[in-house]
Amino acid sequence: MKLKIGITCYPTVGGSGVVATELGKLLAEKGHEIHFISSSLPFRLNKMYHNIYYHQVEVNSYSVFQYPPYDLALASKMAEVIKREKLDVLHVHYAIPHAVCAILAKQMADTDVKIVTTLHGTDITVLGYDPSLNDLIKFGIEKSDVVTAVSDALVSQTMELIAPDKDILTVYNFIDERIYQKTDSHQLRRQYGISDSEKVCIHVSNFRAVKRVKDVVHAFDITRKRVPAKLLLVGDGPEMTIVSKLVKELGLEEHVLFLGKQDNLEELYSISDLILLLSEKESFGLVLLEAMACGVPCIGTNVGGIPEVIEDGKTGYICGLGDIETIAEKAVALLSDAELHKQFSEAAYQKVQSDFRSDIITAKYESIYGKLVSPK
Ligand code: GMT
Repeated sequence: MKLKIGITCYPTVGGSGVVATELGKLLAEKGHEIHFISSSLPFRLNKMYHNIYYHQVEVNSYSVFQYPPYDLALASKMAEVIKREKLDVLHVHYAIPHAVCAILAKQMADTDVKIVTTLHGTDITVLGYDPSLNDLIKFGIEKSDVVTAVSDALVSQTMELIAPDKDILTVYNFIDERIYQKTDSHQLRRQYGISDSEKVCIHVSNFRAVKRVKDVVHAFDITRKRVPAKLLLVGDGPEMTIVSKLVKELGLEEHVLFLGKQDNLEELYSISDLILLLSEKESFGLVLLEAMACGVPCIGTNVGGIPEVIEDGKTGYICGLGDIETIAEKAVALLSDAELHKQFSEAAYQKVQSDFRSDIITAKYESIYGKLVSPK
């Protein structure tokens, strides 16, 4: 059954925007009609698809409003698109504000459009602690037709914090394997001044405090004293100043490369030997999947959904939050043993193929939509 599906995400936020956009593209490739409803064109929507439409939410800032009414503008646009395009399903990413906007839009449009909400973590972990928003998140979840979360850990956390009267299904994230695969980018090593004897560690994030990038630098500092290595720091965000200060204090300027925000990450993963994601909150950790698809073993913290992505002792290692010594020890073990590294690299690649393949995950979402819209 070919469906008309609306998708709303924060187009620039990070993993959630990437997943929503990739899902829209893959659904369009399967013949569904996709309507993105968001404040700007979702990034990575970088080629023409005849069956993907984009409806921009315009937020006017009249002087009478102290705050521009983004949520209301979004709900109005959603209602307009639901009605005009006769949407079957509206799939929103984030409970607030997007699920709440979708519920309002459905009432305005007065149709039987089905609302699917995917939780990505940030709204639950951050806002779930704010009692004034707790009931609103609960409302958004309970009034959605189906709610999914990107890991079992996030399902449990949502149940604990929000206690909605609603089942939440785990649907894991995925990546486009056509993009994330090992490519020949070895010239980058020379261009970045990485010698043949050096290993490459990589960290990719939005440098928010929860990502604990300082732990990455401390762990790398110990590691490189035992194995010659360089650290690629990719991304930018609020912690950047503190992190660059730390790199200077530890005398690591020659060994740490600040690459800022980058596209074509597969080229960077393809020259990397290890990815480090040492977050204190992480409902999934999409960058781990991207790196694994390029054959890069991982070290992550025992936090949120990370242990559902990294198989400890097989595709990487799971370490305690802030346990810098153990993290460095595991990094040294992986970087100094070529045979072990090869095993982990292959297992990481295989894990993406077996558990996180885009066709498997897209089919799960299609089945959710299909069950909702097919006549009982
Ligand atoms: O991690 C962020 O700061 C961005 C955030 C987002 O909304 O994109 O990421 C969340 O969603 C991603 C996609 O599902 C997950 O891979 C991230 O783990 C999750 N971030 C957190 O839970 C902190």
